[in-house]
Amino acid sequence: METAVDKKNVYGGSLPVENVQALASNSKEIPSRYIRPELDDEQVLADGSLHIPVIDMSKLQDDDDDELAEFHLACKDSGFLQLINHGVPEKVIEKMKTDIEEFFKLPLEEKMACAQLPNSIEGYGQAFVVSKDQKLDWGDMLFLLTQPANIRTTSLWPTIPTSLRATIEEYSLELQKVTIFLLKLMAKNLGIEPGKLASLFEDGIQGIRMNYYPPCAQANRVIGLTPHSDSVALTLLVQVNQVQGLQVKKYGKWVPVKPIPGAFIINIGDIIEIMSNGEYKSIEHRAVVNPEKERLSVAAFHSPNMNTTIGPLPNSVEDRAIYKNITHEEFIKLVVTSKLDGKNLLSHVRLEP
Ligand SMILES: O=C(O)CCC(=O)C(=O)O
Repeated sequence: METAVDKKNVYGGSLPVENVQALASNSKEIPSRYIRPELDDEQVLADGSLHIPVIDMSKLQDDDDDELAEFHLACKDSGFLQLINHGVPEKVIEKMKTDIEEFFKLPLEEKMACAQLPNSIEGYGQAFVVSKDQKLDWGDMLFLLTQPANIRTTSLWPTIPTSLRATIEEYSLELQKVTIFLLKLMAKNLGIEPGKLASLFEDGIQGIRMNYYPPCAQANRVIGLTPHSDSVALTLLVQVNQVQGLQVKKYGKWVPVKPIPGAFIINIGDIIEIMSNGEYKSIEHRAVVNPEKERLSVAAFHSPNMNTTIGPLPNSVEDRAIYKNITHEEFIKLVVTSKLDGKNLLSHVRLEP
């Protein structure tokens, strides 16, 4: 019988493109494929003007009803939140940050030991490049499938720094625990049987993307990561250094996110939007580039197990389903063969009104 392990490389991958870190350090001229004329027309709100809800996980653990209600509102109205007191040891997060900084500092030849393989989304490279004339992002990434352990491609896991493999393992397990805890509460808030939702994620898929955005002298003409909503269920993000760059779309304008030290930035992904039949919404976001400093972030993406049908869960549908059912496999194929394009992926699974 074919397993998820056999299949993961047949879903498709990204076309190989130049390494941006090397491009940024070698050339003065920015190739036209990176220039984004549309940026001239986009409005960015002043820093700090958006309130991203802050949720205290220790209160949720203490069954604080007010915090549970705040959590529901944050998922429903904002789609983004910052999670404090989450219980993941600071040293686990800090080690992840320092190890990944060290990895991206390695000479290109050494990083290329983890280079993406054809027809795969895993490894060091870029993702979502599906055509030769598509505009490109000003950033490189290392993407690894981390859970369940049997889907890992360990040959692509860096061996330098020597601690990075163990660091990723520990980080991955800690974040999976937080995710399952939050999903149980989401289910409660949505009136879905808590055990039902969490069980879909017990042996769920977790992928970790480590993003590196080199500085760019013409930072306002390029984009680090194209506007997109996350195609997964739930994302837990940390910014690695002090350089800000995450922006979320609110009322048609881009709003910079100022990370709270030690917090996770959490966002609802497309799968939760579908499973909650639109009650919780994935939010479009992007990463911009700094003119002088490099920026790094680590995003941990969580999806249900491969056997899960992606569709509105019973109890989430009050009047009628607005999303259709699709196998997880079909959904992943759709994701890896589509370019990032705001929330457009959802249009493929939305039912006609
Ligand atoms: O770099 C960031 O802050 C955002 C990263 C992100 O949105 C992603 O990896 O999907």
